[in-house]
Amino acid sequence: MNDMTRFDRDEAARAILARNDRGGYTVPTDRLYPFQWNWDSAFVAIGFALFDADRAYRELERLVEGQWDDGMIPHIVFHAPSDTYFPGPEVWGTRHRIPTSGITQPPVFGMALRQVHEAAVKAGLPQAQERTSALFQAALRSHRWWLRARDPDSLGLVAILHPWESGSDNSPAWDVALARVPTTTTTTIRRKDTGHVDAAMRPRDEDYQRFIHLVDTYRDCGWDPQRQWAAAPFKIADVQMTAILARATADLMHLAETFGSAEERTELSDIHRRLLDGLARRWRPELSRFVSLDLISGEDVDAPTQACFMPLVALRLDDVQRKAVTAEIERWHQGLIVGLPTTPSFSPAFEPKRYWRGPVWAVVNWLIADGLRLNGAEDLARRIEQGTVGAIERAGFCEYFDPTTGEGLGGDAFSWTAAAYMVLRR
Ligand code: 2M8
Repeated sequence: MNDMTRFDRDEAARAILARNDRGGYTVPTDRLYPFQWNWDSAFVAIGFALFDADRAYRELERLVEGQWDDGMIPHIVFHAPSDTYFPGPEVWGTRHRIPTSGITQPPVFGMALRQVHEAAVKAGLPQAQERTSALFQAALRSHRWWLRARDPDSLGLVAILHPWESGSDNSPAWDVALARVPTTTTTTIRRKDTGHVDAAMRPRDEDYQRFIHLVDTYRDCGWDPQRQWAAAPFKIADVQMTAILARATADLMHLAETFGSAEERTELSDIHRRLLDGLARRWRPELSRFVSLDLISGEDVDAPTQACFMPLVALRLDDVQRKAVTAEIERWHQGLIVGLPTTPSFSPAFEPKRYWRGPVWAVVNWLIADGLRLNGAEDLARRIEQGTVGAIERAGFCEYFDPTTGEGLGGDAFSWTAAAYMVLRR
């Protein structure tokens, strides 16, 4: 894309969203991910909001078609069949009207809703108030689910019960906890991903055995949140998830000024306070980062990954923390062509091409830059954004990038990379 003009590249990004449209929702990329994914769609909606607020609403509305009666918004909605992905709906065995997976993903939804609403109002879109109001209620129900189902002990931190929920599937952050999960499965594993993408860039077979062991375990619990909580062999109070939920809650509080009742406004600010307090307790000054908590061993998750900086999207750091975090992020940048890696190159777990163990993801950089800016680190935020935009311009709209070479990896013509490009290059 190096020889394209800015206008051409913008057109190319829009063309990817059009190509991945399956009728009001966008697949992450053809074949490798042939369904609607939760946080992918939220990022894509923010991209659409830049030029088509109606389509941006549709993306969120179609995701909400998969929302469960208890409020959970699943990580995959299987609107139409496809045999190019494993595990499909028959493995999940959930009983929703439209087939869905049984786990969730980071709730970027609330963040997206605020941006879509603001874009729709600016564009004078008819029905904007009604559409936002309905989606606001869906988001509120999902936030209630998060607190009820995933923070039953009121730690102010929400837990993931499966690495797929984090969105950072094979992150080194899960290595210790995942090693305790058996590799036995009752489901036969028929991986499709390694038929689309080089196996060296994907999670290992052993990871998949453990991922599917967890699916088998929770399916045997009838997808009941309380039974799952009791049976879970993997349970991590995740600072990335909590930070995104806290930030999305702040965005809902903003929308609640127009769309919420007095009780809902109080409820949201209580949730917000609880999450901010929980996150603040996860700061480790000796590491210059935040750490997740393994709820089974009671130990800190001290592997360095991008998740350790995600609290910036929600928290206001004090001066000492801000200096420490920016210095640490600068250190992670050093010697790399594209920052911010999902695992720093000085970590023994660093693998520059293997999925969430090192590569750069445009949407991660988008969130981190946003958090840095909120915390007054404008210059570093800008550099991360420009580095990401530059990587996309050189390598294309790839799923992720090797931070040491800038090479584009994984699936191509990727929806959230196209959305990130449009948002970050402004
Ligand atoms: C990846 O995860 C899916 C499972 O959800 C997979 O590998 O099969 C992750 O990168 C996740 O964050 C992302 O939402 C999904 C679709 O892009 O792919």
